[in-house]
Amino acid sequence: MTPEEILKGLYDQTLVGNAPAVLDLTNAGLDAGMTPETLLFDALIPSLEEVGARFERGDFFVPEMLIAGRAMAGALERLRPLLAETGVATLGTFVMGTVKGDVHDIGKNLVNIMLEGAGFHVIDLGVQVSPEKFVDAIREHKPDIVGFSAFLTTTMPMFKANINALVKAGLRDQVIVMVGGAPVTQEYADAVGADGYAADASTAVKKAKDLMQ
Ligand code: B1M
Repeated sequence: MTPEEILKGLYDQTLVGNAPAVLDLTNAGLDAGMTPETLLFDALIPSLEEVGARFERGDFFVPEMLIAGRAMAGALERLRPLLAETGVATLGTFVMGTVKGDVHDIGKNLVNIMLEGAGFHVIDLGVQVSPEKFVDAIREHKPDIVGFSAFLTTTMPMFKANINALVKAGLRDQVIVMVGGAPVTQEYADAVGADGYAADASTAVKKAKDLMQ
């Protein structure tokens, strides 16, 4: 198979949620010398964007979104050790979670992988993380940065709720707050009083490094 055929296959098979084929094609791409970044940014992520577009148009429903997400997650696990390969010393500690009410985790996991690759020690609290759980984790791990991910317009307000909880716990001055997720914008991040925002995983790494200085 040519690289173009592998990318097209990955795109098409992610779209229909064929997890075994997606994993096979990911392996085929790596065997052919393609980089994990090429597989991610030229096939897997664009395919999930198309899934989202079809969902918005009413051509796809939640089950289709779910199986496409699972297929992508399988490939991401295969790529994780390759993306996270690093010789860099620990830059700092990053506590990360998807906010309460939100179960999306692929984007968060990708940011985590890239942060680990850049040398951050990442503590992932998972999905549906309540403000109390963020507060407890900050007390326990004393991270340099806490990251809130939200993927729904209905869960973005949890950023403010989380920040309010940090203020109430007397922790707001002790930790840098970063926010991100598909519907989030710089304006929204500024409005809720976050210290940083990034639109994608590689910008998130750059932003996190900048905020540490
Ligand atoms: Co959902 N979903 N979903 N979904 N889903 C979206 C997000 C949506 C945009 C689809 C659409 O309508 N086009 C839409 C949200 C609309 C909105 O509110 N604006 C939506 C909806 C509506 C829903 C449900 C409400 C559907 C329903 O039940 N009626 C429901 C909500 C469930 C809930 O959370 N309570 C739901 C459910 C699901 C599934 C469970 C089926 C599945 C999730 C699987 C999983 O994550 N384990 C799913 C999926 C797969 C999607 C889409 C198709 C793909 C998301 C994804 O993984 N993208 C998505 C459509 C889309 O995004 N175009 C959609 C790939 C990923 C690499 O990108 O997530 O943007 P992304 O992450 C990026 C950046 O956001 C950024 O970096 C990441 C990597 O580059 N980033 C950060 C993320 N976190 C960051 C943190 C940072 C910095 C950057 O600092 C802290």
